[in-house]
Amino acid sequence: MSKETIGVLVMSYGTPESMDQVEEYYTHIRRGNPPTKEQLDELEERYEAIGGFFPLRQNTNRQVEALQALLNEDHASEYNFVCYQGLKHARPYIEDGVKQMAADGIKRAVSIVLAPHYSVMSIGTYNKRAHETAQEVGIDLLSVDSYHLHPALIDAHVDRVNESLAQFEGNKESVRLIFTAHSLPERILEMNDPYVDQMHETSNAIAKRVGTANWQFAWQSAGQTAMPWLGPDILDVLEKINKEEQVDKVLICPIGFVSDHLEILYDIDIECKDLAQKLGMHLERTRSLNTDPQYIEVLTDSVYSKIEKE
Ligand code: FEC
Repeated sequence: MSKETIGVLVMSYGTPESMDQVEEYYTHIRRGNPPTKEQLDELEERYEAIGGFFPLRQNTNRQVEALQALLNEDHASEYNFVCYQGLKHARPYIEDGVKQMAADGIKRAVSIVLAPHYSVMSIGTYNKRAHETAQEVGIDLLSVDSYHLHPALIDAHVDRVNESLAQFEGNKESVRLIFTAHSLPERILEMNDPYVDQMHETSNAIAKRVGTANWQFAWQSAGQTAMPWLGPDILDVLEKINKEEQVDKVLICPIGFVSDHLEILYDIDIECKDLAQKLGMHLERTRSLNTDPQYIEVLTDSVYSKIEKE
């Protein structure tokens, strides 16, 4: 008997492929409102500062390839898995990925986002677009909502934290471990949204396994809009702990992200490190997950479990 083919819609934020696509990308993030010249220049300068390239594109490609390979290796006797990309703000858009599955004759699919924590404003919007299109084209779609406490995810971060702590002088308790994630507008707090709690749960699980009590959580990369965003912001935290607690050793573990991209390579590696240098702090950050086999195992297991539970 031939095996059933399951489509796997792997959704990620998306990034431009070249500098001349930055305006279209930024306009999409701003829900069709083009950025001002100043806003566009400022974003282009950030991409230039990380080397004038867009690492998220290649990292997403590699993660998706690795996921498809492991799904088929682990479950070869039951299913044939085919992965499709669906990006939030770049091509192929989420809708393109779902339509391509339908064009290829896929009837049953699972979606997963390359971000571990659920918010109605993050994963929720990915899922909404995927489900609306799946319904239009007649695909039976199940979605993984979050995997923020998957044991292999925690293992992968614990390994990275331990490896980075070894770069500091003194014992690990002397280093302030700061977990970070992308901020969101504060109004999610009125929506009973799990995002904040899930961030704290992941942080707590990692810190416990590392065996340190010297840790805290901070938000990063908040948008420059009139509405309030979740705080405290990492830059304010660095100033505060240096001034008020004389902290001079910091390790940032960006648990809200799974690969190298602008928010890691600029917001942490340039912005936070510049500030740390001014403050006389030794600041390191943990390596991104990228195609770490443990992270690919998290994705594989989360997708397969969804089918099994059906
Ligand atoms: O490397 C790259 O090219 C892309 C890096 C990138 C990632 C990313 C992840 C998240 N974002 C989330 C929420 C928001 C909200 C707004 C917003 C705006 C931007 C802008 C850029 C950008 N984001 Fe992003 N985000 C990345 C890049 N993000 C560039 C526009 C300029 C700026 O504000 O800096 C505000 C939108 C609005 O104006 O209404 C909200 C969340 C994540 C993590 C989860 C995920 O990956 O989906 C949440 C990577």
